[in-house]
Amino acid sequence: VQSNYPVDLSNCEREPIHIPGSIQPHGVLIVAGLPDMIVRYVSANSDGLLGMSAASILGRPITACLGSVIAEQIVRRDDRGLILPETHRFVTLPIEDGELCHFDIRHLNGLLYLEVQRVESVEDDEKLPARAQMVIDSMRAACNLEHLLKAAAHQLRQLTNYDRVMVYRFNEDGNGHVVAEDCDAAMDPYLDLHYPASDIPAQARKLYLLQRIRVLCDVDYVPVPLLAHVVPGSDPPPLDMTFCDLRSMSPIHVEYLKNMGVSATLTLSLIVDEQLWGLFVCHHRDPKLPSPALRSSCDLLSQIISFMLRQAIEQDFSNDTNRRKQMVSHIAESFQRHGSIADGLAAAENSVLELVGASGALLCFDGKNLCLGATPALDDCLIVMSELRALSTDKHFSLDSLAKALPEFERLRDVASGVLLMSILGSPSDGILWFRPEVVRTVKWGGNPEKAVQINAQTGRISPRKSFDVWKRLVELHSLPWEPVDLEAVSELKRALSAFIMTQAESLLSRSS
Ligand code: BLA
Repeated sequence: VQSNYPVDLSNCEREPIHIPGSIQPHGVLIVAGLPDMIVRYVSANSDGLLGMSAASILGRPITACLGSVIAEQIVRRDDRGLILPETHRFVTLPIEDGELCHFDIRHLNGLLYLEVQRVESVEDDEKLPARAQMVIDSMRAACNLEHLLKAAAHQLRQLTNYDRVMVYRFNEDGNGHVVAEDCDAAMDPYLDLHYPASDIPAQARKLYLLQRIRVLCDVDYVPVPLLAHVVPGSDPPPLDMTFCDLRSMSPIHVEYLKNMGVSATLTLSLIVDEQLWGLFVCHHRDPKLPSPALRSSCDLLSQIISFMLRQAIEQDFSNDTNRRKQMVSHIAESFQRHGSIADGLAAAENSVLELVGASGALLCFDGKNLCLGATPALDDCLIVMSELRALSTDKHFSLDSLAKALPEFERLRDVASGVLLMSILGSPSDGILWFRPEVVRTVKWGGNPEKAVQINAQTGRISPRKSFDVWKRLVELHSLPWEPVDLEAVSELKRALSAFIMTQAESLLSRSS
């Protein structure tokens, strides 16, 4: 039942990673039909652990292939018929030769999945609850989202002992950004690097919403094929392994890890409001097999952390809103101090730019035109402003790519890839035009071009360099996107402007009366 889907760089979002037709070799997978409990699929390595060849297991009742104690745990029959345990459970029991094994039992879509794995050592497992508690405590003590993620990465590394633990955050387009990291001092940090959405294709992100934890024990593993019970006249369908811990990983992804110098990974999903917000990605330079108990602790933690994240994200949002409100107050005070909008804005230069995260701005007030920060030449600024006004009469108008809307301005991409215009109703010559540079100038690439890995023309090996090219093509001529919070900040500033104009008008009136 090997899917044998030909994968290459052009079609990786179509690779059916949930039906790989093989498993990783550190365990055995047996799948039986329900309610007959006849084994329909088994991995070719059953002999090593269960002492029975795959051929001798296929087509037989699953209970007959396991010791009676184990069989009892998996499924029971009484006078009324079949009794299934909960939909998902795990037990640790000795098998025939006395060796401890971990049994992961799940029934799903009319099938009973059993994954068996040898338990190497239980020594460290006893410390797990206390260590997991430390992860939570350190996150509780964090004062904002950034600190919380940093604390989580650090503590998760203490818990799991991987060489590197990263928090990888997705943006709306599926592109990613390493927002926190804890790693061995001898490793190159990936903190703050950006990667294109294609590095973790859509079907993988969808699967990670369902299965919160993935383990890859050794990039050099030889996949163990899954064999199916063939009944004459019907073809066994490929087995859905979405929820299997032993699922074989995409060969393209394995290649990617090899190019990164990684031998083993553990990955946890961070799900906020039913969306895949990000991942914890743990890397190890040597092969590594986490114990089943560690895996369960991590799975639990990823759910608790996801909850804590939601609160921290809300808090961060309200902190950001407050910070922007303070900047507007600062600008409003500056109007008062200088008795004019143009002078007040110019004197509060930093706040005017930071308010919307811009690198430069054109100010047009009281018949004066003034450039702040990094902008095109004044004449160009004025042409852009009038072209934008011709394009839209909205009170604010923003473009992430000026050159896509008005190709003649491609020449300004260095400083003016993104523009945000605030117009003043009734004063057509007044307004502020903010500029953002092209994103390639402001973010750090995951595929550092200086560290390019040679691409093998035959295998089409993916390298960081390849990622870099994809990303660059995607973001060319774009600035970082203007967010709703940026537009909200502009509205806030406009309210302050109106209030100042009102007080000026009132004082003029009171003087003349
Ligand atoms: C999966 N790619 C992934 C995963 C990560 C990355 C974290 C999830 C693996 C898991 O959950 O176990 C990418 N890893 C990264 C990045 C960093 C990192 C960006 O450490 C940054 C530091 N990948 C490609 C290309 C293709 C591709 C070009 O780069 C397709 C042609 C495919 N990546 C790909 C596939 C998966 C994947 C198919 C799913 C793997 C699986 O679950 O089977």
